[in-house]
Amino acid sequence: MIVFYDRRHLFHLPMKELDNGNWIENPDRPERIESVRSALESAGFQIKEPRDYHCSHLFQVHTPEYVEWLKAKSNSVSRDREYFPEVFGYDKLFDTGTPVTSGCYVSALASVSTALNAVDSILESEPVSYALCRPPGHHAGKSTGGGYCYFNNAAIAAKYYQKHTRGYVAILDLDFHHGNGTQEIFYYDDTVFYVSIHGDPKNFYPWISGNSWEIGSDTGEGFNMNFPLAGGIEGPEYMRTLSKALQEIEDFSPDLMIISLGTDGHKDDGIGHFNLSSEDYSMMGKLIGEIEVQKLIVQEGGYNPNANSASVLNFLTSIR
Ligand code: OKS
Ligand code: ZN
Repeated sequence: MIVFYDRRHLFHLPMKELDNGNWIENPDRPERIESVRSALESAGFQIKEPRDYHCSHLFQVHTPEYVEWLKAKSNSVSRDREYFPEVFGYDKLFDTGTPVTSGCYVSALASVSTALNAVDSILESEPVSYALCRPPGHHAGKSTGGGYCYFNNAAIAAKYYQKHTRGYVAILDLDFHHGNGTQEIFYYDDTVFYVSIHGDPKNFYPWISGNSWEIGSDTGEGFNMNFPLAGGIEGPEYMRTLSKALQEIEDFSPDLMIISLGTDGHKDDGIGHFNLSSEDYSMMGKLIGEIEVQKLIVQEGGYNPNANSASVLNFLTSIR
């Protein structure tokens, strides 16, 4: 397995988040990724810095208006400040947890490059590759950022793969939160099957999507599947749901499986609300590894550096 990591994630340093009326420290700290890098290094994984990919790859998923807005805003913010939306709809962010920082455009494009270089390794017939992306991507829609996400790394990777192969892609989203951005991008698409297991949006962020009745539309009907779960669930219930999700993916018979791997379902994570253990992530990797298909793993959330590094290490050493 090759691990891709770009140090330019360190340019993105969000300071705060307006959470339910309170200014809190922004949970998307660089340490959550640095802990994974050092754990993987110690375990002997080969880590590569990606090459740069041109920003035009973003337009396979995102609108030029959104990309240009984010780039201009990011370049105009001074380094000791950050920008929060003032007028939603004009400003292209959908929540108050995701400021525009001076580094976010460069970091988010480097995060996309991390995923794209991992796709290239798969096109060169690597069986499994891991992109240690930050910022994450699964909440970013065609023309919106939010949930700490600016560009949708997994979605751009899927489009890039299809540009080269015309293959079918399944995206399995294991982050605690529903990937509303990924769902939106492929909702009318029958060549990309989006499957997500997450905290029920009745009670958890992102509130607006992730219900079981969201099944895709038009040509895409039947190619979107959500498994909302109650807060507090433990390994056994999670694995039962994962097995169902994997059966659906096997029936779809993809050429590539992309795993949006967030570890914020870990019991020690401060943001997610499942009760999964580090060992549960080994079991998840093992179950997913039973499907015979090339796999691209893309990092999403996971805010406790220790829980994130232990879970990712367990997942990667169990998958094949
Ligand atoms: C409300 C909390 C925002 C949570 C964002 C969740 C980000 C995440 N202010 N997505 O997968 O981990
Ligand atoms: Zn999450």
